[in-house]
Amino acid sequence: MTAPTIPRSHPRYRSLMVRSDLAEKMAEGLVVPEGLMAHGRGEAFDYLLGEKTTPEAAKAERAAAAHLLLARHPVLSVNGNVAALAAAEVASLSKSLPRLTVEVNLFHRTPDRARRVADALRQAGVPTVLGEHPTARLRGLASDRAWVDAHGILRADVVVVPLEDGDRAEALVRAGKFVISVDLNPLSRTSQKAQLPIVDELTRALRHIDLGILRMRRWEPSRISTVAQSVEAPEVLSSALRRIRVRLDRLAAPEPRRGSPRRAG
Ligand code: PTJ
Repeated sequence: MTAPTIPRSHPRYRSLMVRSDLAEKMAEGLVVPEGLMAHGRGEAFDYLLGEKTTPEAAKAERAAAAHLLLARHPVLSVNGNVAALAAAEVASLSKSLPRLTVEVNLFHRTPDRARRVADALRQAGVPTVLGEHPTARLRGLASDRAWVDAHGILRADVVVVPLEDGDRAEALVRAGKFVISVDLNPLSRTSQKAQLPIVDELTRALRHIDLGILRMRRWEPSRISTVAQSVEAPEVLSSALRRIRVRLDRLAAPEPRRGSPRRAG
């Protein structure tokens, strides 16, 4: 099947290109069909949030950068969608923070998919990728997401889990990890369970975290710690929901009739 030509002038050019790329990567076996559904859900929330990083998400991304800088064993967990959408951003982040371990973790795990995800990351420039041949299991999880590397997620103190499912986020918290999620849905169980939920689109979030790391990496730990402590999870989630509500209220307000006085605000 050949991909359709998408004119650059199309108002949704970027979104259509991303979809076409994901569809191709599904045909190659990197992304699972369920990943396309997950992407559609993410897009819907991005629409509701205005398709840009909100000030609250930017603050959470700065805090995430601070947590990663302070962590002893920071790990970034990568699934099929993350590798397909953001391999370059993952590579850039691992360059900015060489201590960051990148680990493949799949819900729909097969040895072939684990290898494809690891290959995509290596091709993008990630020097070392764990999780292809997992060596341990996370307690209290029945799914294949429980498979982890003993030198990666199992010993991590801080774990970034983009596009995660709620069960594993919960299991990671139970295992004593500090969990940073990236999920456009503020209502998802993952966002609700993470100690630091980032409600933003994946590539935007990873770029902002990267910039935060570059900006703060020579700071005193106490100053970095102040940034890390500056964000409360419940406030991140309620501010995202308030933003959606205010935006919808504004958009749903009836157009003023010609000749009628304009509404204030
Ligand atoms: O590659 P695998 O086998 O590990 O499977 C990956 C998927 C994504 C299929 C699996 O983790 C899954 O089913 O995820 P969920 O439970 O659908 O959750 C994905 C969440 O990510 C949803 O809440 C979406 O709103 C959100 N999401 C999707 N795309 C983006 C996103 N959030 C931020 N940026 C995106 N680009």
